[in-house]
Amino acid sequence: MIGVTQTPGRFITLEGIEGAGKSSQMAAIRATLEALGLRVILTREPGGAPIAERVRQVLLDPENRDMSADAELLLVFAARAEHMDKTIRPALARGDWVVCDRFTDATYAYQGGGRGLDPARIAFLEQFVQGELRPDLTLVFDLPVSLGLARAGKRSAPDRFEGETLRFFEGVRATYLARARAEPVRIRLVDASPPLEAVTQAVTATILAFMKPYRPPAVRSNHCGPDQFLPPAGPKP
Ligand code: Z5A
Repeated sequence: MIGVTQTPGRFITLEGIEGAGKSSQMAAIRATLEALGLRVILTREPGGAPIAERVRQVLLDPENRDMSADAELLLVFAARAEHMDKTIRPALARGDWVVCDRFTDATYAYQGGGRGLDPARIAFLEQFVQGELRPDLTLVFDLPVSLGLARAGKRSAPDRFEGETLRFFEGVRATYLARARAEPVRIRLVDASPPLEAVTQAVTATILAFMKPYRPPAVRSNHCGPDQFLPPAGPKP
C-alpha cells in the first residue's frame, strides 16, 4: 500500500456558478484528506498568492465595469501564473494536496461561456501558463442559476461578476455541464441543490472514491499552512 511519504501531491479544484456552495465545502474536504494522513493546502482563484490577490481586487471591483473581455482574460491568467509559481507548484512538489476554489474551468465557463470568448484562445493561454499541469479531480457544484444567485444575494454587496445577467450565468452553467460531459473521469458533478449537510456527504463520498488508490495506511492529522489567502468564514469581502 502507498504510504504518505511516497504519495505525490494531487490537485483538486472546485467549480460552479455563483453561490453554488463550493467555498462552504472546503473545510470538510480538508478534514477528509487530513484524516487520511495527507498534508493539505486550501487556496483560491483569482488569488492564492500576494500579487494574484491584488489582481483579484482589480477583477472583482465593480468600479471596473468597463473592463474589456480580453483584459479580463489576460488578468485571470496573469493571476494564475503567479499562483502557480508561488503556491501551487511548490506545494505539489512538497507532496502536499492542493484544494483550490476555482481554476481554469472557471475561465472556460466565465470568459468563454459567459463573455463569449473563443475557447481556443483560452486553451492557448492554459497551455502557455500551465504547461501540462491540469487538476487531477474537479468537482462541479451544479444547481439552477436562480437558486445560486438567491444564495449569493443574501450575503454581501455584489462584486463585478455578481452584477451580470441571468443569461450570462446560464452560459456559465451550460459550459460547466458541457465540460463535465466531455471529461467525465476528471470532472464529477455534485448536485448542489440539497441542504448543506447532504452536499457535504456527497462531496466526501466522491473524495473518498477518488482517494482509493492513494489511501495511506496511517491515520493522522498534519494540516500545514495558514491558508492565509482564504477569506475568514462568514460573508465574503
Ligand atoms: N472568475 C472568472 O471569471 N474566471 C476565472 O478564471 C476565475 C474566476 C478563476 C470569484 O469570485 C469570481 O471570479 C467568480 C468568477 C470569477 N465570480 N462569480 N460569480 P468569488 O470567489 O467571490 O465568488 P465565487 O467563487 O462565485 O464564490 P461564491 O459566490 O461564494 O460561491 P460559492 O463559494 O460556490 O458559495 P458559498 O460561499 O459556499 O455559499 C454561498 C451561500 O450559500 C452562503 O451563504 C452559504 O452559507 C450558502 N450555502 C452554501 N451551500 C448551501 C446549501 N447546500 N444549501 C443552502 N445554502 C447553502
